[in-house]
Amino acid sequence: MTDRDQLITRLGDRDPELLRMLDQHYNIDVTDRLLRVLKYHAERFPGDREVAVLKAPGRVNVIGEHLDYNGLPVFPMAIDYDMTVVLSRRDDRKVVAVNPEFDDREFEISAQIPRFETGDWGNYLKAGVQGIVDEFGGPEKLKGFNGSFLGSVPIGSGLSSSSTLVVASAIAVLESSGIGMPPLELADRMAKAEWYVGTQGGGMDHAASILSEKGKALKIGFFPLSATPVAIPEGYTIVVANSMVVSAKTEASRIRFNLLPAACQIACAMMVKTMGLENEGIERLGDIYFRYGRIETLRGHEKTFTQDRYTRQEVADFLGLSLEETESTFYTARSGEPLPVPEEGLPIAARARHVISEAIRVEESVKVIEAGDGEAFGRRMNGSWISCRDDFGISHPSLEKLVDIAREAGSSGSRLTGAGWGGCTVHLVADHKVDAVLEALMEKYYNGAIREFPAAAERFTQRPQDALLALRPSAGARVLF
Ligand code: NG1
Repeated sequence: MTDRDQLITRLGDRDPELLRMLDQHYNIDVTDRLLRVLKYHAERFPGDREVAVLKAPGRVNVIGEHLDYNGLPVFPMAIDYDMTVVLSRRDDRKVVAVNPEFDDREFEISAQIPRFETGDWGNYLKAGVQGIVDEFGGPEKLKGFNGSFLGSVPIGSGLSSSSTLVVASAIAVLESSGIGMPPLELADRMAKAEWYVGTQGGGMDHAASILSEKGKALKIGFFPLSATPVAIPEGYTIVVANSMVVSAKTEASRIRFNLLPAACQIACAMMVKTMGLENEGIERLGDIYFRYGRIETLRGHEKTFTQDRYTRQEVADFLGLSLEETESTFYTARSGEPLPVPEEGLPIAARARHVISEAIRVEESVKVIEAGDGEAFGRRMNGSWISCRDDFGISHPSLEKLVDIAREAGSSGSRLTGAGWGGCTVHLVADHKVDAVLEALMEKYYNGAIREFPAAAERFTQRPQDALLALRPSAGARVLF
């Protein structure tokens, strides 16, 4: 905890010692951002003189899409856009959260924190806090806080703004309670914590947000969670271009998202059956891949799938289960809500093909990066794009435009990043081509093609600063002061 007013003065004076310290965590100047949230906290909680300040960064996934919940490695990096929080301790178990962009939220820390309405920003706060309650087996050791939250990650852009809230509120409650937690354990806990809001994603976002090191991307493995820093190839910049088409995980899109893990689970069960692995404790496609290797996994895929789509009845018949058993095992979200499956079934074969080929690309990416071959890495990114688009079905016409424009202007590798259907694209660009790529994207997409997507065009007019980002890897979540 630190003295709020002294911190405001030192930041306002651009105290060199403070700037040096911030330099260890960011690639950009964040003093204005910190001053804004500190002053806001002072305004909203004038009596709270002792504060802590923390950051929980967003992430861009460079390669390895929709692999985390399949137990396969991903390759993201934390970014300088984050959730910045100023908090002050409370003696009770109440959380009072304010945010200049959303309505205030208040709740009690209890064993089972009841949810706000679906889609409410406060649910992400509750998710993080509930995760910590679960970690400690109850609320007894925990103290509430007054927290001012200020996010700089563009919302619904696939840069993980939701997880920054979950991670930030978890760290805030740990800080207010005077409890430390090893980062790897925290990251593991947070992956499950976000299920509270009804999505069934994996642990990539939280791990990237919590475990990243400045200047390095992170190869993250799951079950058990592991993180290995890997540098982005020398001489290349990561450019992120936001389609400005929002890919929010609410209502319909939450279901659309949850059908992807469901399809992967079904693919896994079907492959287990054909490969005769029923007694091997296989839970995810990743288990097959790691235990039997890529060749056997590809063979298993080929042998299993004789058609692309499988209806519910076909899945039940294949697995020798009743329709009811199939429903409860595969077509029910963790929240208990049924997943509506289209009549014609799900393209199970293509979904699994993406997962397996993407896992191979991630493995190869780390190798070619270590060998210093940026162009070879770019080719893996291009392959990932095609697979995400054609086999995983998560593209959007706006993303196709961005990828085409960037590739034409000289990007070495371009793909969508995050859940998909909108949000951002990520590009590996040789340093000397960055200006050309940025210019082409600005001229041909933001000043041109974006008009085909009126809501996106409108969003761009309002928040042009969220559109094009040239990024370097940021440090992971931490209490700064
Ligand atoms: P975003 O881009 O934040 O919606 C989602 C999942 C990730 C991962 C990616 C796809 C959550 C919180 N995040 O990310 O775990 O599965 O999609 O790679 O569900």
